[in-house]
Amino acid sequence: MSIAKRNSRLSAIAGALATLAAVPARADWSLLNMPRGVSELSREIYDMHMIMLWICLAIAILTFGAMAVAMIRFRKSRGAVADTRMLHNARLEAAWTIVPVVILIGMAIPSVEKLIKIEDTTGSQLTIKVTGYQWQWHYEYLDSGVAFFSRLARSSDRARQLGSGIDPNTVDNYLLDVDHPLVVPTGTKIRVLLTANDVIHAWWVPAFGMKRDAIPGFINEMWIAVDKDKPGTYRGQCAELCGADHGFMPIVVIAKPKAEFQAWLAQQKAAQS
Ligand SMILES: [Cu+2]
Repeated sequence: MSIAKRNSRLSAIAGALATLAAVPARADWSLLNMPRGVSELSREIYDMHMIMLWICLAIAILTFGAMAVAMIRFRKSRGAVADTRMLHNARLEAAWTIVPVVILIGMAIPSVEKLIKIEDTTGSQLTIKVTGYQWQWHYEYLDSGVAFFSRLARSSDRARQLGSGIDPNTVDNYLLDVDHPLVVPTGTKIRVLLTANDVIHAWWVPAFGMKRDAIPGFINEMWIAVDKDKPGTYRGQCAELCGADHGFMPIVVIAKPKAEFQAWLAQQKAAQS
């Protein structure tokens, strides 16, 4: 390689690195990862994900690093010749079989524990049935009989129409608001039953660390429990392509302290009867 060519290549690499180094100043890196969430389960899932990520990263650095060293140090242009004397090494082969098996078992045990916990709806204090429709959600509080539909907020719906003349930037929480949000109590284990009335949908609220398919003819189950000290508004989306308006059936959950929730529920019950 000529010196000029090498220099231009080096400056290209330096340029690329400088660009990469400049990125953190503008990018919101938290968006690259899953959120830590507002429930014990969501944090456990997050921590699990981070541990797995670091284990995979360490393995990748070790294996790709060894490969890179082998390729660079023992390259043909340096006069390397393949060593054909050592074709077998029982100890080495046993080691690279046993070590990955041990690592995989070590990773499997905590993940199975989490999976079992995710499925365990025992001890729930409230049951909400969620039904997916094209293109809205239906919520039913099975213990009290309160039920309602939840669809895209009218302000967003008007703005999204072709030629509406409404600038979406002027609509608050454009495509993220609904007319009737789901209301849940904090500090309560809530069993969520999911089904659908037409096609497959999926109910997903990232802050709860939970997403599950809503399938016609099936009842799926999951549970959520928002931290006692984390009342607030949490948003989600339908996460299963369900037709033309799949992108227009958001989820809004308002978590209220228990007493406030009970008052809200009683009010809904009175209004519906
Ligand atoms: Cu859907």
